[in-house]
Amino acid sequence: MHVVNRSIVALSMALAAATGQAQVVAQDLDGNQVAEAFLDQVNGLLWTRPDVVSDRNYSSALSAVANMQIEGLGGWQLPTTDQFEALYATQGNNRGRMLASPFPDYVTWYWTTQPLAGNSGQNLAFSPGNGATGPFHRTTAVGVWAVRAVPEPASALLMALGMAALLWRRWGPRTGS
Ligand SMILES: [Ca+2]
Repeated sequence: MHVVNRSIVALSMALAAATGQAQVVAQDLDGNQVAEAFLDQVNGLLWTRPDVVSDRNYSSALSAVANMQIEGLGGWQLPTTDQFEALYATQGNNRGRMLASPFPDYVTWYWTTQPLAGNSGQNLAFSPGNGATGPFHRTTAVGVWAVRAVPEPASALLMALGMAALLWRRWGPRTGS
């Protein structure tokens, strides 16, 4: 069942890329009519909705995310600062405020896995409202937004599609001459 669902991720990535649709696409992979995963097609990352669990301290956020099943998938993690910045770039912004759609609206700060340099008691959080990062004590309750790589079978299928396109360009019928 999951194999089929993961193929849907790859196909929707390919279709959306081909048709020039939005770069982040809501995904309903388990067929319950609710799209709870969001595919960043530019960076090949699958995101949950913002505030996927309530605000919590860092260690509690880590374990909550690690134990989640969203759209039939595990393997969720707190994002790195790079992953948040990549999403911010994909989404675009309005006067610094990251566009929310197709995500539900977000709040202020979200945990990243990046420790504050020289201070093991604090981690950086990301603010989609202005693209900034700032340190928070790990004991503070901060927003939780999770990410994971696109499932492997989808990546394999995408690579296959890419190879097919390459071969078609090289060996397929030519126009002109
Ligand atoms: Ca669903």
